[in-house]
Amino acid sequence: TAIGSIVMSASVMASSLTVGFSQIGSESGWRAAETAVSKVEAKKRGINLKISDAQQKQENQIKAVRSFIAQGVDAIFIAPVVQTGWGPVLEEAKDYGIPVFLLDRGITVDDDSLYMTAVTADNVLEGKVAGQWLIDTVKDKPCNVVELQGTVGASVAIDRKEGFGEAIGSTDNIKIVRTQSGEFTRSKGKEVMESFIKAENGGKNICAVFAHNDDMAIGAIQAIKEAGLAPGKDILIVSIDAVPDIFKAMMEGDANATVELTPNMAGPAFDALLSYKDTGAQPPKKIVTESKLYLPKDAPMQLEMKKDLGY
Ligand code: GYE
Repeated sequence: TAIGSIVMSASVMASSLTVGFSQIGSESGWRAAETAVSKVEAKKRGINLKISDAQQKQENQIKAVRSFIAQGVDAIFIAPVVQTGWGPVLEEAKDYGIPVFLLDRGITVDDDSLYMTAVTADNVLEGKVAGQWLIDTVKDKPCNVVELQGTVGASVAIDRKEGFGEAIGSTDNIKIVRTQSGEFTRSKGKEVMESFIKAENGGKNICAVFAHNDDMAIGAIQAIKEAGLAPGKDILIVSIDAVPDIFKAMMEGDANATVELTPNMAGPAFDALLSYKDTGAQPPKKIVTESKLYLPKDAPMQLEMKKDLGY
């Protein structure tokens, strides 16, 4: 029938789309989940997804984008490791008429027609939610915070720092006494936490850790234990991502709060791409995912849910 053939041709169209995804690397559990979920979401929609791992280097991402352009892909997804330096390569994609979608991190460019949409959480809000949790928890007790920042120059690190700073800036009992990048990894998070502990009277001057992601928090938890203190009690732990391992740490009493970030950034981007290809509809410039606070009481249920989702 006519309807049958229209439906057919639409699905053939969808299944013939190829998307090149320049992924940052595998620095964290969240990143691994995002890669896995992207594959599942592509498959659901019959999209051929080519993923290139940049191993944390922008130059590798730029090379990947150029290679995707040369292959003539239908769209390019980029999780941009840092926020600056994207103008020239995005101009190239634009010249070839290939739409670019940003996943999970933002960029700063003069001309925002260089990308179609950015699917990200509101990372300033996430920092604020983490900060507000700390304010509500310590009330008016003095609290020295050490901060483990994400990758230097990454939009998410800049935004989470800003949001947290804004929240605690409204108090005069909570202050950041040390801050340094732990590069979003467990091992670097641990190493930096060890140096913070040394510098702050064996950790006794530290009231709380704010880590820009769960993996660095888990590294910090190990460092605190090795220093003979109790994470989650002597030193409070608040972080961002809501990956399974932080819920496991909560169930051990080692972590106190996390702000969830969905690893499904690709799904909404695929949908925006498909409707753009279908009808020419321009998606909104920003597609913002939810940010929710989770506490130890939520951990068992969250662990079950993540298992069901396959990460
Ligand atoms: O929070 C962190 C990761 O860009 C949102 O990058 C992402 C962040 C995520 O490595 O774990």
